[in-house]
Amino acid sequence: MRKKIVAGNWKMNKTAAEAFVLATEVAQLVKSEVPADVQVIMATPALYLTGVSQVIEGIDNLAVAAQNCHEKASGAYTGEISAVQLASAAIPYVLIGHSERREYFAESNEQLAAKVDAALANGITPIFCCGESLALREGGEFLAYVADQLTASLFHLSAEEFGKVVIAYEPIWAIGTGLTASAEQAQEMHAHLRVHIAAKYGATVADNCSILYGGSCNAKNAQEIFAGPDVDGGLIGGASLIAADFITIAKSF
Ligand code: 3PY
Repeated sequence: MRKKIVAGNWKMNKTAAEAFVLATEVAQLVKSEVPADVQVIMATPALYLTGVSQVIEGIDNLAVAAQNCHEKASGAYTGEISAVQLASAAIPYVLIGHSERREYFAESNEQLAAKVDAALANGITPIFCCGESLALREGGEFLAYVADQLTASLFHLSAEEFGKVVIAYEPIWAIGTGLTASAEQAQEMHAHLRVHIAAKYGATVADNCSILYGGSCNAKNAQEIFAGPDVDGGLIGGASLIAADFITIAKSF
């Protein structure tokens, strides 16, 4: 059985004091309201990872994620944080390849493959983000394009390594726009990716892979989107900044 996961991507939001309040509220609500079989994750700004880890300590189904890592272990890369460093601070998850990183920081498929390798080599679960632009969707080539993103950055992994990766499908046209893929559009892509994974790694690996939907997923639409048989949860943007909304989403299976 694959894991149900709801991960909040805080992006570059919240002051230190606000982060503490949000993490505390989420921790309380996860403890009292979220079923134990739903893994909840908060991808906080790097600055808050260790502080938030302390706030949520002891809650089995709540964890933190970094929003990025560098592919090299150490060195003269001012401003960067390596997977080695994240692991040394016991950070269990890392987002890799969010479309904002691909677009604003020019992260290529090859670089993302190296980041995935670095995360796995340090025992960190990569949440690998993929998704198409509006132009690609309208051009009709979106299914192949997103499958190719997986091929390019993940398909060098062994089946055992791939089995540790979580996928997050986030259509770029639905990020921060208020537009959401319909439940049918999300399911169509997730099913396509699962078939693509099965063709490379076999049905068992594909069946066990959690594929999350992201892109303006919120407390109102999560239940309908998560009902898709190949949708295993969500990567949540703005709605993860409000504890009550985030928890409503985590209870939407
Ligand atoms: C969004 O929903 O806006 C996201 O980018 C989540 O990562």
